[in-house]
Amino acid sequence: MNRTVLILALLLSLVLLTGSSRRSIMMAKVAVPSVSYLVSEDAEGTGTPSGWTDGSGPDWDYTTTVLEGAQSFKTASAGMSSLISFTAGSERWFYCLFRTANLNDQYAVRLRDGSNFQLAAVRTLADGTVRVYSGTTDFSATAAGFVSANTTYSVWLQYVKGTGANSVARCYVSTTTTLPSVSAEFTTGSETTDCAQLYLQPNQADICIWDHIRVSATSIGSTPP
Ligand SMILES: [Ca+2]
Ligand SMILES: [Ca+2]
Repeated sequence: MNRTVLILALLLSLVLLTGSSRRSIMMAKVAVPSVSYLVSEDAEGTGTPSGWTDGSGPDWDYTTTVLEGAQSFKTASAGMSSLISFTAGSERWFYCLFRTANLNDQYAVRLRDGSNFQLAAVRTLADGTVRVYSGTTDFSATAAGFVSANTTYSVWLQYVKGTGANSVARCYVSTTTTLPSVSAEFTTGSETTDCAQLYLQPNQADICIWDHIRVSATSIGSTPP
C-alpha cells in the first residue's frame, strides 16, 4: 500500500467512524422517553416547594433517613400534611418512594378531587396489610404481612373516574422501582369526579418519609424519571 492509498484508507475509516458515532448518538436521543409530569418533586430545594400547601409544619428538608438525593419530605404527627393541586382529569397516576417508622394505620397518600374529597388512597395497617381505598369507605382486600415498617417502598396509585359503579383505585407496592403486578385494587367504585389534588397526610404520630413524588395523566411505569 503506497502513501496515497494509506491516507485515503485512513480518511475513509475516519468518515465511517464519525458516521457511526453520529448514528449512535441519534439512536440514543430517540431512545430517551419523553416524560411530562403534573407534579414532580424531589424535596431537594430549601423549604416548602412552590405550589404546595403545608399543614402543621412538615419537614421538606429532612436529612436523617433520606430516600433519594440529599433531602426528603417528612411528617411526624397526625396533623402534618402537604397538598398540591394540578390540572383535573379523569385518570391520574401517582408514584413516590415511601417509608414509615410504624405501619399503625397510616395513610400513605391520597388523590382527591377539587372539593378535597378522597378518590383513591393507599393505607397501611398495623399487621402489614396494604389497602387501596376507593372513596372513603370502599377498600380492597389484601393479605396481612404485605409490607413492613422501616422499609423503603415504591408506591404507585392509579385513579380512573367512573360513571356510577366502575371507578378504579389500584395500587402497586414494591421494594424495588420495578412496577410489580397489582398489589390491591377496587374496580367497582362510585367515584365520578375528576382527580385534581394530591394530599400527603399520615393519620398517626409516626415518622413518614416521602421522596421522588410524581403525578401523571398517563401511566407511570418502572423506575420513573
Ligand atoms: Ca430527595
Ligand atoms: Ca428540601
